[in-house]
Amino acid sequence: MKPLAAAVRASVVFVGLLWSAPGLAAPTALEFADTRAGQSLDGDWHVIVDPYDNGLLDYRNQPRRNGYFRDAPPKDETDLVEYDFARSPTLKVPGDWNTQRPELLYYEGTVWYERRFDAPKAPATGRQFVQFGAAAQRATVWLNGRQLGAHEGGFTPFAFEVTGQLRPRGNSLVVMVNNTRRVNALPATNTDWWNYGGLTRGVRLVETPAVFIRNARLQCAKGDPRHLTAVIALDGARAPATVVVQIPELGERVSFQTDAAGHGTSTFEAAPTLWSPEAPRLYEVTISSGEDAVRDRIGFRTIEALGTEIRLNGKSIFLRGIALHEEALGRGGRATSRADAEALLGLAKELGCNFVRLAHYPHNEEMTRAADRMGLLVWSEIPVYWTIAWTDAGTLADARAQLAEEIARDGNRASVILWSVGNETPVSDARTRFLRTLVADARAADPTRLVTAALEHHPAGPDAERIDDPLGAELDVLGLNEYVGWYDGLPQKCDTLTWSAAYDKPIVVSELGAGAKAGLHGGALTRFSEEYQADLYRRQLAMLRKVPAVRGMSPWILVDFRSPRRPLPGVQGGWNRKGLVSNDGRKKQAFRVLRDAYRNLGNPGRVPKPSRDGLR
Ligand code: GCB
Repeated sequence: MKPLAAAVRASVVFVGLLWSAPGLAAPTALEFADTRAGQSLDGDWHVIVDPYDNGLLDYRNQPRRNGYFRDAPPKDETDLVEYDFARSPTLKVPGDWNTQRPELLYYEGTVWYERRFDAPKAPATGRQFVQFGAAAQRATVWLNGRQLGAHEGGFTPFAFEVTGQLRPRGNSLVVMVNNTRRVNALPATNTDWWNYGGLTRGVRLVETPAVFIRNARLQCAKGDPRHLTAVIALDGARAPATVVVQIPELGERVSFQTDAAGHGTSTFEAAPTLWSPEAPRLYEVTISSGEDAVRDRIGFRTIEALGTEIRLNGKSIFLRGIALHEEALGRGGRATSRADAEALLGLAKELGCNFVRLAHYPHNEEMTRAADRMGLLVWSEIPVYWTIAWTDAGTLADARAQLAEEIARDGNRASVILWSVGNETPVSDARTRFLRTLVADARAADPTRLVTAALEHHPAGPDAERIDDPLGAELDVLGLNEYVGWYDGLPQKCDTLTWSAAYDKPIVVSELGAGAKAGLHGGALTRFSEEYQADLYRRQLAMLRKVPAVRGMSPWILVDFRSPRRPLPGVQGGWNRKGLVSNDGRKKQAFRVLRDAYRNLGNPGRVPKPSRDGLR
């Protein structure tokens, strides 16, 4: 299979000279990169901050022959070289640049990253790749002065093949990373989060055999917990090959043939203990073919939408959720490690959640892996946010590629149940066409999960709101962002408002909330006080209990997060304060309101009741 991501990537027209690279291979992505032989290239990288793209362009704005990507000392006195990575400062990889150096907090532009490494000889028939966990927002990569290719989109993995191009000693890997906001990028110019730039996730040199397992998906067949389906794609195959899937704890050993292009599918009987938030059982799985073998820890479960119900393993559930950004608790900046993920998701568990919305872009893989282990269902999304260039073919290709890369990466995560294709996108024909394409892609790439989007709502009379977005017809689950009581009236408005939907489908309230500064106290109508936020949560819970189709919620948001849209001095100071927890870890009153409601859940199919003593 030519993975969808690569196929779509090949058609992405990167805007502007910097990213156009005729004749270069489209980036690809490898699953299982972390478990393969190779070496980590994480650590200190030399950097040059280059707001004018001087390392690439000369004074006529033409590409320089002699740019920073050459990473070579002057040949002789006639060769003027005005940079030197070896004497330049360093930044840690993985990590955003904004929170590593105060002068880069607001920086938007190019930073050149450089790292030297030795490459022990790979087996004669083997192949080698450089894999990036993510580069925010776009990257062009050179190895030993030769351009490997470029990648657009700041949150998904990509790789370039470097077989035959490595030297035993002193390889130079140079990456031009750029986070300039653009109208036709995803996200576009206007968001409500920090524009973190850099090599925000790990980098790895990966070795594979000549024919290797590029994708291997193993999960319950749709709605059928007694059968598992394995979908395999080999890379480099020229003839049918045998694939063996083993799950030792289940005594399973299944073998089947791929076609000549390396594609193979097999459905077989199995009786796994099903994964659930209460018992997040994971199995060791080994998949091998020829010289290649990969390992994963996989949970098995089914997920379906039936009428207005969401059914996990055949049983109706209520998603007790919370939304979060990928920002490290306490430290700020991008969350990068397993410990960062466990700290954030640990708070969600403490809140009584069985569900998290990972907003507004694919979070790093530690998050979904931690969710698998900790028993949290996941809503995963791509940064199709607010208003983007709906009619731009390059933007659509970029969105399709980011979605495909996200699905390829997390296809084996039992925790992930929902792919979301957009957030609060104002209705128009062009927008609905764009999103329909993404819905169709998500279904084709992964028929086993549910597809959603965070929709807006519209007035339907006095005291009545309705979900009637035409995109709703295409979705399995209607996400609903509503800010009744914050942007939309005062909290009392919840007491009388009624809701309806044009579709007989489950509703997940993907956002609701109010700003509150931890430690700021006042009356229930004092904006930004903890009391206002807590009162709003109580009234929202009471309102949503009256809407039978509401089958889940992920209020906005677990932790305060950095946002340049939030300048209010003394209260926001560059932070969105809708967190239930402050960025330095203090729990606000509303945390307890929601926790008590989630813990007191009587009927698992309904919105929980706000408890009277939620202020404890
Ligand atoms: C929204 C957005 C979210 C914002 C939030 C807010 O509707 O989806 O990204 O941060 O509102 O706080 O206004």
